[in-house]
Amino acid sequence: MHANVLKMILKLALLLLVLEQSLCYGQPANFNSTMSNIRRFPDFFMWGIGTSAYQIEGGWNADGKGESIWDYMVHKSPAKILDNTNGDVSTDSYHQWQRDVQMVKDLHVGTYRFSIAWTRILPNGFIHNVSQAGIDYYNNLIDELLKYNIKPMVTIYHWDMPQRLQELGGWTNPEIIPIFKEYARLVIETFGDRVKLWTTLNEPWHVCEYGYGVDYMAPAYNYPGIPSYLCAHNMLKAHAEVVHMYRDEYQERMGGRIGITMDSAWHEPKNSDSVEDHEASERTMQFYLGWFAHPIFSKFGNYPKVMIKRIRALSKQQGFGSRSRLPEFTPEEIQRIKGTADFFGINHYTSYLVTPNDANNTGNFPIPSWNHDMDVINTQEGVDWPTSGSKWLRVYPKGMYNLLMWIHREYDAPNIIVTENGVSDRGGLEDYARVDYHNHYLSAVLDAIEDGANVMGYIGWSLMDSFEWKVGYAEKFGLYHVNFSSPERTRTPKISAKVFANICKTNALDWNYRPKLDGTTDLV
Ligand code: GBH
Repeated sequence: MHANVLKMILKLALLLLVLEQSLCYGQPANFNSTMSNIRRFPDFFMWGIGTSAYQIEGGWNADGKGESIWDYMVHKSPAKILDNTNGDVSTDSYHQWQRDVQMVKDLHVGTYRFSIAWTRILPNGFIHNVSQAGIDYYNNLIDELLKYNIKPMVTIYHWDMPQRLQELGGWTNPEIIPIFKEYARLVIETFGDRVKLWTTLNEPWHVCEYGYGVDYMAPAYNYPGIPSYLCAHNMLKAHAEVVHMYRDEYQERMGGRIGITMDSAWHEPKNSDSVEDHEASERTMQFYLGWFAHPIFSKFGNYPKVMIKRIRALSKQQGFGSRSRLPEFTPEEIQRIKGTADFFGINHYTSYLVTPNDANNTGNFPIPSWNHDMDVINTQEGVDWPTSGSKWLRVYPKGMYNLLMWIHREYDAPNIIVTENGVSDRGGLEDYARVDYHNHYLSAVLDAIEDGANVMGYIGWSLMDSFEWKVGYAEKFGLYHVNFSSPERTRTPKISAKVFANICKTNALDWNYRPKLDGTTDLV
């Protein structure tokens, strides 16, 4: 047999093994699977629950932790956060991690997805100064998870760039590539004996467009049309270098899998009869998700053609000459980035209706900007999709199905892991709207699986209420409620925790399962 074919079979077998080990440890439920109110997931399906470091850890300067761009931004400009709060203490997982693991265990998930705070282990971002306290924190957390047979899935970067590196340009400076690689090497060498699922980067779109293009996420550059493309270029290269490093130096010995997590809404044509709206929808998918996914997952590599073409033409028109604002990959770089993921991690929450922007730039996009380059109007105006307290997160389960099928077709049936999916509300333990959200979105996942999409797992967002970035503590995503005025940050399961635990335990959806609050903390 050809060596490459053998290699591929080996890789597939390994992936199945890792996923199989990450299964819920609950017993299959005793039910009649032909009953219409119950839908089963494939036996190998992986269940998880997720968090990220800045959102939950607190201890922002504990034991020598360095300052990240989020620490810097929330301290310098508290008004950038809706309720003027910050993640200084948050859920205090820096001290409450044992309780966190108990909660993860009670949910019957096989996998816990969390991120490592770069500045907790490298206070300045550089490799010369390693914080033992930071290493200890994650060692303890990982060991505690493994005690209960819960597999850690580690995000290496979830938005918290060391401030000192931001002062050098952060992701817009190509020097970040070797610096990020050194940080990733330390993390992999230190934890890779026990961590078998890695994602390099969380939601690079948010990092680049919301961090550099507009004034939204840290570092809030508000500099449209140029730096977000540099950011993406460097992030893609940095991701690829880390994956090659893992594959060349560690994977054989450690036997884990490594990928990337991107995010995308589903961008539905506003008028389903309109050819223009269909084109706008497709263009949005390419500009939003394809920007990062195409170089890694398409068999052609490189950025989507529609991006290359449009941004080159507009750049020329705008006086940038023959150098497009979208940087070009060399043929070697295209090859180097292509195929650098063992799975396709996707975060998904909501959907939009899409229609082209008009010649008068009614969308009012700055010129140049990513939005103007794409030139569509994304809206939720006029939809009857419900919401439970968020101004952006409207519930449209079909969007999950459409997105998964789009990925399936566009990138030749990759192994997909839904690395985040969940809904926010304004609080309360009787969160039946969240129960409905998960049931409906998981049902859409099952529809996609039935239609051929290779969805290998689902990681709910989020373990508990936490610092929700720009909206502070106003919006809650947790399956566990957190009392932010108690010193121990007491955590209490919501109804959704009970339902999610039941789903994971039985590996199935049961529409009839609607437990009540009964005062006990036992989930199932
Ligand atoms: C994910 O990103 C993050 O990975 C995670 O950390 C976060 O907690 C989770 O989602 C929930 O937000 O219309 O201007 O209000 C998704 C980031 C950020 C996307 C807020 C929508 C609101 C846009 N989300 N954003 S706006």
